[in-house]
Amino acid sequence: MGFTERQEALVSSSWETFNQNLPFYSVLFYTFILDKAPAAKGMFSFLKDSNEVPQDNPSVNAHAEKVFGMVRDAAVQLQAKGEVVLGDSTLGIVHTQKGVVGPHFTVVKEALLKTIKEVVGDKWSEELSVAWETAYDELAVAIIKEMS
Ligand code: HEM
Ligand code: ISQ
Repeated sequence: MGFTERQEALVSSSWETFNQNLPFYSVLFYTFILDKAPAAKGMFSFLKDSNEVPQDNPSVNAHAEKVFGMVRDAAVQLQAKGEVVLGDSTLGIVHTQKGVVGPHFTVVKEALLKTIKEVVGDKWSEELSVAWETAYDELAVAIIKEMS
């Protein structure tokens, strides 16, 4: 069975909740990433000069918004046509140049799922988590393909 309307709706509604409190959740997202991969800090131009994840920083928020928005868009694409096509052909090059490697994608995925768990609170379910995971995995594969 492909990506269902129900899965797409689960991703979209929690993505909206994420966006409603973007400054809070984006800091949480980076914090989860840096807990697992402290060295990743030096990769991000807007993180490398501070000890903590900067609060109320437009770049921090905008980048997190972009990543979550792209996963949500991947869910919409999967439901509509069964595949994810990257809109931005520079993504492979950007990540290669920043020194991103395969295992980083697992770190970001776990941080994304933990963030969503906080976003939805007691509305969390295995089904919701699998929907986000599936959309993220398909998007990651599309980016990794462009990196090689
Ligand atoms: C840059 C998306 C995975 C590290 C970017 C940009 C986008 C993006 C859209 C360009 C941002 C801009 O300047 O407009 C994604 C998505 C991912 C993903 C959708 C997963 C599905 C990763 C992973 C890492 C990573 C796994 C490694 C920890 C970076 C870095 C930059 C970047 C270091 C440059 C940031 C800067 O400007 O300093 N990513 N990314 N990304 N990404 Fe990712
Ligand atoms: C990956 N790529 C670009 C921006 C990001 C922001 C936060 C976490 C991961 C990211």
